[in-house]
Amino acid sequence: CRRKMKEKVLELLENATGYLSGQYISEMLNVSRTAVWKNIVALREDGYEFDAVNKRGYRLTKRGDLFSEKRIAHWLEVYGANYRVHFKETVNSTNAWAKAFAENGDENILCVADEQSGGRGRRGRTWASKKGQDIFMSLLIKEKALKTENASMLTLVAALAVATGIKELTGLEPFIKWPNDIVIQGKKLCGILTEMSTDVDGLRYCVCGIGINVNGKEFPEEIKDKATSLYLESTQQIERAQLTALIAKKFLKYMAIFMETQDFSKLKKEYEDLLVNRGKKVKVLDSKGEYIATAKGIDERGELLVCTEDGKMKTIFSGEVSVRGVYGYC
Ligand code: BT5
Repeated sequence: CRRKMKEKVLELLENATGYLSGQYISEMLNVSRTAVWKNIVALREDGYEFDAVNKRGYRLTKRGDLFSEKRIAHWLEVYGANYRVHFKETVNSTNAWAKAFAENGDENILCVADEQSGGRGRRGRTWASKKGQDIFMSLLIKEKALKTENASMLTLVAALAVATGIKELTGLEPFIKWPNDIVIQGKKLCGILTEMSTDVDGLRYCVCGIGINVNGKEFPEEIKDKATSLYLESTQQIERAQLTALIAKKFLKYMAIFMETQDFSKLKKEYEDLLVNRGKKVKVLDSKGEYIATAKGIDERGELLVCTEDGKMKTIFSGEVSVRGVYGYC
């Protein structure tokens, strides 16, 4: 409820050309002047700045980070991306939430939360999901033509969307750590978790979940050495609603290209230019042990190509192995 009123106050001030008086805002929104003032204070906490001048009122001078369904819908419209967005302040996991929509027969769903109480990584790992600073978003994909055996490549499609979206909005240069991380300066900024549901007829739907560290300044002890946020890398506060919408839009773009061939033949070059380990030595851990190899790129199936120390080319399928830098995480 409070978020709704903040949105309305913000909308008036964003659309104003000059100052708006407290009196005018209170009349427009049919609330008391004290309520207007309280919402201005709350917006300041979200990072918005206002010039407040006696007898003239308020003028917005710096954008902040109000994260809400309406703000995301606004940016989706700006970017021309067709999704039905759902937002919650707290949810267990946006992936689980998006699956519930899928089971309900819904399409074009984008689920976003301000906090997750049970954020998930791969293979039972957890995703640190603190309130009020990061993006937790899940895209529901129902593509009738998509074959089950090609669905795991959606993680790579999402990685392209995240890396290029961040670059466009912030000017930072993130890289992809195959298959599901986005990294900056050797630290993890984002993780992607793709899940699918199949039946005897094949693929029913996929959910691509994306967690991005945006405005946070610190991390839990166990990940503080390998995690980073956009704020820590750029010292600028990012409007999460805008970044969420831009990434969702980029996902549609790359998804359309991917669906032309259902492989990475048309996206391989762009992906490889963003691949953090390309040309570098990596440590590959598979079920039989570990070995050192040089990452070469990806093949059309989105598998990682490495050259072992005795000169043999190997293809690595994402399900079974973990790839690390020789001297650290990347
Ligand atoms: C991932 O798993 O990286 C996939 C993470 C997907 C999270 C999104 S949020 C929206 C959607 N809803 C969900 O419930 N999940 C998705 P994995 O490759 O297994 O990496 C997990 C590991 O990353 C953990 O074991 C930690 O070491 C580390 N980690 C956890 N939280 C982190 C964070 N916030 N930033 C950086 N690293 C983190």
